[in-house]
Amino acid sequence: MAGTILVHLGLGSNLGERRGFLNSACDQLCSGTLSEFRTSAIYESEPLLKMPQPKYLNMVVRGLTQLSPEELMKKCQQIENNLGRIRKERWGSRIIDIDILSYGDKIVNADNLTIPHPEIKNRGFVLLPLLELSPEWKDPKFGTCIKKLWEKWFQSKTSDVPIKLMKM
Ligand code: A4P
Ligand code: MG
Repeated sequence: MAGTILVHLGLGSNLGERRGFLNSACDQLCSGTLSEFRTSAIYESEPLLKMPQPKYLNMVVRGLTQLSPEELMKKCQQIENNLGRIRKERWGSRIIDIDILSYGDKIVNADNLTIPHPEIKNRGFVLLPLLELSPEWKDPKFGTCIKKLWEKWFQSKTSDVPIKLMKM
């Protein structure tokens, strides 16, 4: 039935008015793309692999969509472009990045789209807000629950635990 696919998106920003970019992305997502929209808190963390970049703000959002996975990705990229994202190198600094973390229980392995996002388990800045927002979430591919994934990351963590910032 239309409008009943629950999706989770990971948002990140490490340039400029980081909080403002996250808020604008949320505004655009909840006006037309996602219904029953909810967000985690915002977390701050070091760049992956300690790359020489500014710190990131990250959050996870959830909502129901009527779009297909491909349409949702296009919409996310459109929002990134609306906000003025310029793509330079992969993993480079960015004003906004929107990744599809999960799309219901669907598994997608296309050239330009992988769902669930393959890096969830390796990223504290995704795991922690996802655990906060949807503690019932399970990886649809391996069936592992988010609490287990977080505990596993925490035990062997390769970077500092993301810091939860106050909600605005
Ligand atoms: N793509 C494939 N699967 C997906 C998916 N599930 N969701 C493709 C979204 N996109 C997906 O993305 C590159 C291509 O990935 C897209 O064309 C799409 O077809 P991009 O946004 O253009 O480029 P990118 O963001 O540089 O690559 P990517 O792989 O999204 O980078 P990441 O994995 O997001 O890493 N450190 C901290 N602390 N916090 C961060 O948020 N982010 C990155 C970027 C590095 N370090 C970070 C953080
Ligand atoms: Mg991306």
